[in-house]
Amino acid sequence: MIRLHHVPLARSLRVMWLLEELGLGYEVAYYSIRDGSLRAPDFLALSPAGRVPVLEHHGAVWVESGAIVQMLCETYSEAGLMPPPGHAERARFLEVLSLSETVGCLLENLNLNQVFLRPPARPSATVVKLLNARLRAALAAMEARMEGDHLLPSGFSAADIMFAYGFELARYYVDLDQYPRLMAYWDGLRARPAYQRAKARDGEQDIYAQEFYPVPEEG
Ligand SMILES: N[C@@H](CCC(=O)N[C@@H](CS)C(=O)NCC(=O)O)C(=O)O
Repeated sequence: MIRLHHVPLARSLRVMWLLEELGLGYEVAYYSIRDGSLRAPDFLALSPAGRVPVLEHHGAVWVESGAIVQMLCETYSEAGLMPPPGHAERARFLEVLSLSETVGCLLENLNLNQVFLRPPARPSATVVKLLNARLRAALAAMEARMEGDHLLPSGFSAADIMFAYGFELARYYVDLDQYPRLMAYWDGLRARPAYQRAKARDGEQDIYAQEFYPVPEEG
């Protein structure tokens, strides 16, 4: 039995997309960041830090999207979505996995400041400005290295799933048109049938209430 514990548009979407690419059957347990369901005792028994994704996979329970993606790619290695140890592209693959969580943490901090803080708390314009600049720098570095249609020269891999998830979310904070190569790359990825199946199961997101969150004015 495979069951994914999922919040729409959260990092668990990475795992959902990969499960679709692998053609695996799976159940989905849905939660919201806003309704306290991630703090319910049954969920905390699976994920003590109260975070998604959680993947129940044939009796084992896994957290951390990067680790789950790596575990699934190893378990279903015949799909060829991860270069194995010793492969020339292995280091780049691992680099993208970590870099994707650098982007993920920047987005998470922007979310905390610009989406989840409740009045009378107010975000620090200076901190938001720094986070936004760091996010743009991370994306610009990827844009500069982008060649071809995928992050690995040999083609589509789970590295694309890990990174493209954050790229999609970055649209809430930065103008993605400044990254034309990444935009073309993203257009190719989102046309994938497995991505479209994942989006069909993703559910209605209740994280963002606006299309775009500009950096607040200082002062
Ligand atoms: N590094 C972890 C981060 C997991 C994480 O923070 N997930 C967010 C959603 S994207 C979450 O569950 N947040 C709930 C909360 O902060 O209460 C991963 O990649 O799985």
